[in-house]
Amino acid sequence: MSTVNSLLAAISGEGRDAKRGGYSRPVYSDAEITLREWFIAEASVRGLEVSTDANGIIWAWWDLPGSAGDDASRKGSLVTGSHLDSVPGGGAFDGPLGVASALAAYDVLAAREASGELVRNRALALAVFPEEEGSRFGVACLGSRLLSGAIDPVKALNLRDAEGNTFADIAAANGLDPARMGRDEKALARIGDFIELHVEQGRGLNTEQYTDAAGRGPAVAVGSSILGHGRWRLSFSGQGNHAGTTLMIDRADPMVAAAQLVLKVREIATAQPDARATVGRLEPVPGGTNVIASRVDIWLDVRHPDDAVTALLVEKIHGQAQKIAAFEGCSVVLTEESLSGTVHFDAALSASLERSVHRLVPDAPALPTGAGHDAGVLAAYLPTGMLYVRNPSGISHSPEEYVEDADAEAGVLALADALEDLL
Ligand code: HGY
Ligand code: MN
Ligand code: MN
Repeated sequence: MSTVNSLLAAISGEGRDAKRGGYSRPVYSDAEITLREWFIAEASVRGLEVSTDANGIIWAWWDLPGSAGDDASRKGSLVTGSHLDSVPGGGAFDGPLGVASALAAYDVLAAREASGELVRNRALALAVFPEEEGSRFGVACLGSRLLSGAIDPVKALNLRDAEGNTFADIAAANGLDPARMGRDEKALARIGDFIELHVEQGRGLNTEQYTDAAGRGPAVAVGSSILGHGRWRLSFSGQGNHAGTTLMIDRADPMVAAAQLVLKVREIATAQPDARATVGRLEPVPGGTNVIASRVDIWLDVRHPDDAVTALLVEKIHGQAQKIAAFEGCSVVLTEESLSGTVHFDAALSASLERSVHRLVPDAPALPTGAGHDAGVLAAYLPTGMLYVRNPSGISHSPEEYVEDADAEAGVLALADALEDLL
């Protein structure tokens, strides 16, 4: 029986990024496709019935014994899973830990059913959602947004990656039919509850209130809420020109405007308790060393527990951007790319998760998170819950993201117990 650590070890070479470190596994890249094929093989070898739906979500079904495996018997099933795509230079666990843990938890539950210890009342499906990070097409949780209808499929299909490929073209190149993408009532009806296990992103499990004398926090936490968050693009335009023949006085340099705005973003967010605002991506056009840029695009990620405050922060930042652009003889355009309100997970489901997890990890706390997830998007349509597995440094979206083997194993048993109580 594979443990979660041996499952993860099997894919640890896929999509390594020599330049950034860590992994770059954009959706439908060779690396992410290899990981999709890995999941399909691991699920198939376990006798699960595997299929990929019109939105590119992979479903691996463990039907009830003797069941026809049709829609009727799968209505209101229990689903667990996560994603396999990564951010650029991401860690080994963000996404794959949830997928590998789902496979390992299935192994535990199948053994319990074989021994008669577990008698299920409903089917279980393992699911893999595409483009959770939004790293290629710019919108986070694109697969679960399409499934639920949270995004207009026309908008989704016209999203473009850095090379100018549309999502429609890339999806079609991977065997999907763009015309069939969008809200999938039948697939939604099959999900009674969705549980996502994920590496903890942040230091919640390692803060003083949870750590023992040796500084060790509990292996697992239950998710309570997800911070509202959005993504905006700010496009500064100026006068592209020659770096050597253009006097400083004669410049309208969008790079200088963008640089000032980045500092303003930190100032505005720092002044607002609990706010987080980040500019992690800046793209000059044309981007030559001896060229004054004609345009500089920057991407803004703003998060806060109160959605109205998020909106206010973006308004302040936009106002500052306009002032700075005018002063620099430039112009600026703000475009919203995605927005998710703060999510509070289903109370009854989270209470069930806490009861189950406490059997193994009595001091497992309920934690809010600042990281978005497919479980957050689906929470608006059906009961969802999350489990987080301890990450000693809390660092994520970085090659330094890490989970100790023992904590990963504990996460699998906690997930198996949680799923058993819901099956
Ligand atoms: O950006 C996020 O919070 C998530 O990791 N996609
Ligand atoms: Mn992530
Ligand atoms: Mn993730």
